[in-house]
Amino acid sequence: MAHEEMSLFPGLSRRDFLKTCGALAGLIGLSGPMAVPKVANALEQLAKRPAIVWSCFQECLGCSVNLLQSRKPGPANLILQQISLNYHEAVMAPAGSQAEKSFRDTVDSKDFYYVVEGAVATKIPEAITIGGKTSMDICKDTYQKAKATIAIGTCATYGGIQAAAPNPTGAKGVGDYLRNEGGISDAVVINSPRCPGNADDTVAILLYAIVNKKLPELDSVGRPKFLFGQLVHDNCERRGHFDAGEFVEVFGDAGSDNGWCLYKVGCKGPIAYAPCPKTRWNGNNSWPVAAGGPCIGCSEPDFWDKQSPFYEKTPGIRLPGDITPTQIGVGLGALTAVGIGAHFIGQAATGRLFKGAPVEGKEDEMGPKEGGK
Ligand code: FSX
Ligand code: SF4
Ligand code: F3S
Repeated sequence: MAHEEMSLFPGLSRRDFLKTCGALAGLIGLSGPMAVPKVANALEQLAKRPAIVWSCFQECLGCSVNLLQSRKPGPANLILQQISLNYHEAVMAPAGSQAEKSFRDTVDSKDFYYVVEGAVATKIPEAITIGGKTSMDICKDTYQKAKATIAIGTCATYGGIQAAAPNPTGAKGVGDYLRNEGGISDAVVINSPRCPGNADDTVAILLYAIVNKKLPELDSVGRPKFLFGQLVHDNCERRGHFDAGEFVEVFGDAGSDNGWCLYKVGCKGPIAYAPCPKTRWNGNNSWPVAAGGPCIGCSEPDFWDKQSPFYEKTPGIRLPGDITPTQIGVGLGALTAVGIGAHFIGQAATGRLFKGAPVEGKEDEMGPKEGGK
């Protein structure tokens, strides 16, 4: 069995296979001596490659491009060996009726995962029509037959840029559409936002389900907690500069050259929950802040309306230097001075320590609840 399943990674020695498993374990948050054997066992015991049906609705195709740039385990292995991408409107060999047949056969088997990229068009349904069916009909029918549905990218999760006011097509995220217009009030969709969606996240979610034989726990807006449980700010490599009060004041100044914190030129890292500093982009090469641009909070619902103007300071964030003398004894200044953990400081910076209102409460206001079951 083990030899047979090694064909999941053709050309890999046992040593390289285990190394790949180590990287995959890190991706899903497993650590310790049993992490690698656990991933290796799960992959070796796969009876067959998980089948994927991938829909493309209102989007820019960036999520698919990111899939093709995936480095863990690599696009060719990912698409051809590790998963069976039975239907993808942009990346598949068959076309026309053959593609339709592949779609129908897989959906009818009810043995597949459904990945959606792009928003559902609810006000002008014909804005997205594939094979004579609207995105609403395709989404609802396919969701009902899938083992699990993953919305990848901020378009599929929360509507994306095309949902910006006045949202002429009625663009909606998959979960929002299914629970409201779709009439499936308890629909559960795993949201994997960011604009574009990150292929490592999608691989991680699928792998999590395969290894743990259950779906990941979700936060109040449907994101897996194991991936989206921390603020960008908590893991940012410029965090020391934030804590030291060293800020870029305008793009191109000396602070920019020194790699200082981008908060004053609009960085939304203190309010955005995403793993960007850790999983990064394009083969783990970079991410917005490392490239010198502020985070615009693209992992958050309605970021296009609620977090613009993007290059202005986010209101309500307390800086170390802003603390008044009476707050120092209990607040951020004192905590920073004794070097308390980054997450706790993150809470202080976002106002949660001071206002007693968790950021999750803000998320509740932002959009519909996900993960209702
Ligand atoms: Fe949306 Fe994907 Fe933004 Fe694009 O395709 S999440 S527009 S960068 O990448 O759907
Ligand atoms: Fe990094 Fe932005 Fe936080 Fe500054 S504000 S530490 S640049 S995430
Ligand atoms: Fe988006 Fe901010 Fe990450 S802009 S990609 S959530 S760093």
